Amino acid sequence: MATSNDSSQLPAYLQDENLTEECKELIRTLPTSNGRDWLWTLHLYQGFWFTARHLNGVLLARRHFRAADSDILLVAGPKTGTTWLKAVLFALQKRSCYSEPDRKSNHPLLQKNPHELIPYLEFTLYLKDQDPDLSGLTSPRMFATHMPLGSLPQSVKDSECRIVYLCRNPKDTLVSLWHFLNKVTSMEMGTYTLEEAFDLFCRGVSPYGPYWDHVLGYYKASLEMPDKVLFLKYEEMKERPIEQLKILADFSGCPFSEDEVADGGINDIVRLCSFDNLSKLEVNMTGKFRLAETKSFFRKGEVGDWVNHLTPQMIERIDCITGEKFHASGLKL
Ligand code: PAP
Repeated sequence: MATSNDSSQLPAYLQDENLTEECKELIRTLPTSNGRDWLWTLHLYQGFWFTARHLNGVLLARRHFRAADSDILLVAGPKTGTTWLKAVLFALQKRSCYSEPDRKSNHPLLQKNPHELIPYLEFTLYLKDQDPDLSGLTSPRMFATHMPLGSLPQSVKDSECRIVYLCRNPKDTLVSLWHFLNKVTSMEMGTYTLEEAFDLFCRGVSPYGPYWDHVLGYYKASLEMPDKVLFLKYEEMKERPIEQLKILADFSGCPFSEDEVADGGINDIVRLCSFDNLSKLEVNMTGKFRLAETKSFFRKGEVGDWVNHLTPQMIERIDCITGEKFHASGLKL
């Protein structure tokens, strides 16, 4: 990684006053990645790599978040389409409020970035706070997380809370992650070459990685508990959005009526949440969400952009890992 400033400092977690003592103590016991991979040092916790701040949020959420039976939790690895899924789920759940022509122009998705409408547990709500105010959330409450299955708060597992998992082809996920982190970090930390990012990703050292293990955990859970975990693919959402939205609506307890189908209600939601529509809205072109400019959550939104970035050798290596990791499960991405 090419850095623009010297990194000979104390470990970041020791400088970060926002981390709890529990998190600092835990990190001291964990394997740590070399240098500042992916900008931040990563720590291996229960088989997955986390930044210190994200781990702090995960620990707080695990300790304090109480899932309700009616909650819906969106889960996805970084850069696999969470922003899109948040928009879609929000639009599905709230559609009765905004179906009348005079209300359509007031739709929250036209005024707010999807990340503001469905909060992340560990980045937003429990990043530093043990007791975030959840009183403004109406039922069903909707939350998002990048946490691997094994890290989820126990109450998510014990309750009837439903989980919607979105995955994406590993090559597109890696390319998206590389672009995103370079955008977020280039000013202060320098940039990563694709080769560096690729090698880390393939070795499983990426935020919330190994990516393949993240996907497999939820895939298996969706087979074992189909009423609890819905497993969606980015590529299928792109290819057959209406079918996938119906599946999501059924699973999340708000199925489409025959009238809605006939009136084109599903098409309206597909259009509203499309990349073309969301990426051109003023609210998604300006401002920031956490460290990132809001517009950086909307890059290309395409399937197969990896062909423009990866060499034949890279493709062979990553396809081989995907084949080996997914072979026994039969999962194809
Ligand atoms: P996050 O993990 O930081 O929340 P996330 O939303 O999961 O990011 O992923 C961003 C990817 O979803 C981007 O992919 P790309 O880099 O390959 O372009 C982004 O463009 C894509 N994306 C965002 N909104 C949509 C949408 N409405 N439809 C399809 N893809 C989208």
